[in-house]
Amino acid sequence: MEHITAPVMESVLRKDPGEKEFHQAVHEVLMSLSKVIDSYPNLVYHKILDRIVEPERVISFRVPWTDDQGILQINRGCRVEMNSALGPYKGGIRFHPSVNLSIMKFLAFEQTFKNALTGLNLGGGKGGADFDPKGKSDLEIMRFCQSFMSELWRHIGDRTDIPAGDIGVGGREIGYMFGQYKRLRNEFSGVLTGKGSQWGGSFLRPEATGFGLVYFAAHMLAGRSETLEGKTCLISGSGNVAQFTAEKLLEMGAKVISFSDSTGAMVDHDGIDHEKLAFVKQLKNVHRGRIAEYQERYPHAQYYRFNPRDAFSPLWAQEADCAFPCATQNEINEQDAKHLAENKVILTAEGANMPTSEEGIEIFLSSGMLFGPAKAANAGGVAVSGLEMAQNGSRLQWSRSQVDDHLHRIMKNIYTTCVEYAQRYSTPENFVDGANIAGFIRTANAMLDQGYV
Ligand code: NDP
Ligand code: 2IT
Repeated sequence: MEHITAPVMESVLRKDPGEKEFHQAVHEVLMSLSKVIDSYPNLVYHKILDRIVEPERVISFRVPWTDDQGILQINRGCRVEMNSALGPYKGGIRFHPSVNLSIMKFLAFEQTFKNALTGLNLGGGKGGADFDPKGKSDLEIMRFCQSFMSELWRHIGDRTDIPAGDIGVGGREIGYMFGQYKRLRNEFSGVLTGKGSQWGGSFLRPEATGFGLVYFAAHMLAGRSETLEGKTCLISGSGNVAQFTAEKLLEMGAKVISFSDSTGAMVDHDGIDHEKLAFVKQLKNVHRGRIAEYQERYPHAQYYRFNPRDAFSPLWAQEADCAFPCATQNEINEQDAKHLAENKVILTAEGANMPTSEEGIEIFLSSGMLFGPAKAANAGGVAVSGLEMAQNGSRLQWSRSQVDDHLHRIMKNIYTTCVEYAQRYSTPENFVDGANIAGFIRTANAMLDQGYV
C-alpha cells in the first residue's frame, strides 16, 4: 500500500524542503495509513491524503515591540490553520526562539488528528513566535503579547480559530492577548482558551493535559492488569504539563523522581513529594527560575547539566518503571529509547508533542513497552479547551468535578478507540497506528462530506 502513501511523502519532501519536523510528523502518520488506505478507495480517489498534508491557510506576520531599554525588537509570528473539517481551527500558541514554519506545521498537523480523537468538533491549528520569554520583564511580555495580537486578531474568532497556550504561553500570556483582542474587536468572546477562571476560563484547564496524560497511562496499565501505585516515574520538563502530571501521579500513589528544563535535569531518588512539588511550582511559575535550583534547596538530589554534544540524555538513563516526556519535540532519541527499554521501563506516555524520534518509537514498540503517543495521551488539554468553548457558548461555568468527569470520559474514549483501531488494522497495543488511523478516518470522512475545499 506504500504505492499510495509514498508519492504523498515525496510531494511533501519536494514542496516543503528543510521542514524536518513536519516531514517526521507526516511520515509517521503515512506509515500507519499505508496499512489501511487500500480499504478506503474513496478517500484515495478524492485525494484526501494530498489535501490533509496541505495547510488550509498559513499566516506569517511581523511582531514589533520595544524592550525595557526602549530598543525596537522584531519577531516573526505565525498561525497555521491546518484543517477545519471537524470544527474551527483549534490549537495552542508557542513562544520559543526555536519556532519556525516546520515546527508550527508539525504541531498543527498533529493537532488535527489529536482533536479528532477527542470526539469534539475541533479543527486543527497552531501558532507562535520565535520570541524568547526567558528573562523578559512582565511589561515586556505584555507589550509583546499586545503586538502579537494586534495582527492575529483579524484572523481568529470564537467560530473561526481559537488559540490556547503551549510552550512559553500560560495564563499570564493568554490574559494579555485576550485583553488586546477584546479591545480591538470590542467584543468579549471565547476566542482563546486557558482564560482565568473568573473571566470565562474553565476550571481544570491548567491541570488538564497532565491529568489527562495520567488517566490515559492508567488505562494503558490497566490493560495489562497493572496500576500506577508504587511505580517510579521519570518526568521531563518542569512547566505546565510536567507539573500537573507529577501532581496526579502523586495522587495515584506513584513515586516521581525527576524534572528538567532546557539547561539540565534533576533526579531525586527519595521522591518528589507534594512539598517539593510546591517548591518546583513556585520556582518555575512565580520566580521563573531554573530547575538547577532544586538541588540548592534539596542538596541530596542530583543535577545533570545538558551538553548539546552528548549522545544521550542522563535523564532517560535512570532506572524507573514509567516515563513521561513533557518538555519538547525529539527529546528522546534512539539512544535514550534504548536506555529506557534496557532498564525495563514498562510504559512511556507522551505529554509533550512528538517527544520521541521515529527510531525511538520503533525501539519502544519492538521492546513490548506500552507506548502512549502524544496525539492520544496528551489530548486532555485541548479536550478541556473544547469544554471551555462549550461553557463560553452557553454562558455557564461548570464545576471542577463536572469538568473532571468529562475529562475522564474523554480520555477513556480515546484509549478504547486506540485499542479498537490497533486491533482492527494493526497489532494489538500499537497505539501509534491506533491513534493515527482513528484520527485520520474521522477527519477524512468529514472532508469527504464537505466536497473539494
Ligand atoms: P511550558 O512552557 O509550561 O514548559 C515547557 C517545559 O519544557 C519547560 O520546562 C522548558 O524548559 C522545557 N523545554 C522547552 N523547550 C525545551 C527544549 N528545547 N529542550 C529542553 N527542554 C525544553 O510548556 P508546556 O508544559 O505547556 O508544554 C510542554 C510540552 O507539552 C510541549 O511539547 C507542548 O507542545 C505540549 N503540550 C502542551 C499542552 C498544554 O496544554 N500546555 C497540551 C498538549 C501538549 P525551559 O524553562 O528551560 O524553557
Ligand atoms: O498541543 C496542544 O494540544 C495544546 N497546546 C493545547 C491546545 C488547546 O487548544 O488547548
